[in-house]
Amino acid sequence: TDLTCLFLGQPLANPLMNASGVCCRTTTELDTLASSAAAAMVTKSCTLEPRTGNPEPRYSSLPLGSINSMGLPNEGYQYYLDYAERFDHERKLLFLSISGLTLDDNVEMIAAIREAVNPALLEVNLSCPNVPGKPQTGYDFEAMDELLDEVNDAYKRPFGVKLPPYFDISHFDAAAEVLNRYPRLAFVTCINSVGNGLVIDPDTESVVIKPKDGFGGLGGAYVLPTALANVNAFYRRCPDKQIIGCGGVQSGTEAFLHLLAGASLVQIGTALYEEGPAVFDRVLGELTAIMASKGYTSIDAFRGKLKTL
Ligand code: RRO
Repeated sequence: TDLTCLFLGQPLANPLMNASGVCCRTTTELDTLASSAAAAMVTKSCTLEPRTGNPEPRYSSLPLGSINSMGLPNEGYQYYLDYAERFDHERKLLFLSISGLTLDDNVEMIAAIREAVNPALLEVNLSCPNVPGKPQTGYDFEAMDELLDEVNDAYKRPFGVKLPPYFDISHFDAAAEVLNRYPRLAFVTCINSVGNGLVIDPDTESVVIKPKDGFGGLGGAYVLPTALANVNAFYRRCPDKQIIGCGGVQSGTEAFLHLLAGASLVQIGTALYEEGPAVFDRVLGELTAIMASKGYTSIDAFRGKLKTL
């Protein structure tokens, strides 16, 4: 069974990577990912200056997934750019995620990344749900268009975006129409956490995380159908872009479903947080077994070939 795949023309040993935010804030965590079975990895979304993020507790593990309101804790973009400059890019495909607090911050980070000798693949996070007072750019199509226009001009290389989940066909259409205006926008990562859920513990009669009165982004099994819908919606609407699937992957089965829906790469967030980097070995083994049982010898044999009724 052959798990190799192509991403923006680069051959990769397999389609797995971490979801941004999990196990990728410090160089220690990033080195752990670099030593894992994942063929690609992405850094924690960064800002111009380092941030400590929201008050704790700000992550809670739940039977069906997770809720988080980390609030963009990160070491500042220069830290991740330095990591990328030192990184052995032959070893794995490295993505650098940025999430500027303003459009100007994004443009300033992009200008620096553009000048780097060993730049990673740029992913612009349009969907952090957890910074108080800062709406998700991906839910404001005019702001998204303006930002992409600036990034496109400033970067001049292929880049990608991390999108929030959409829940209406008209929003899939509108978002895809904006994305398709930018040919250098080469990949789209769907989805970020389902923003502003509220988990309540019936025993304590309390919320389970501290920031924003308990409101936070949902991940894990809760979000799988929403993630698959977004992957497939953008796969259908953006034929010239590659899709990275994220949301609800905890075994080979969900990885298989993301690929079937059209994802080129598949990210693991909550399950990586809970299980550590061994999750990649397990999911790769399970995916291999599923493919073998179906007689698929390559990912291309089924990727994007979701059947409808
Ligand atoms: O740091 C966070 O709170 C966070 C970010 Br930037 C994001 O994009 N998605 C998320 O679930 N949490």
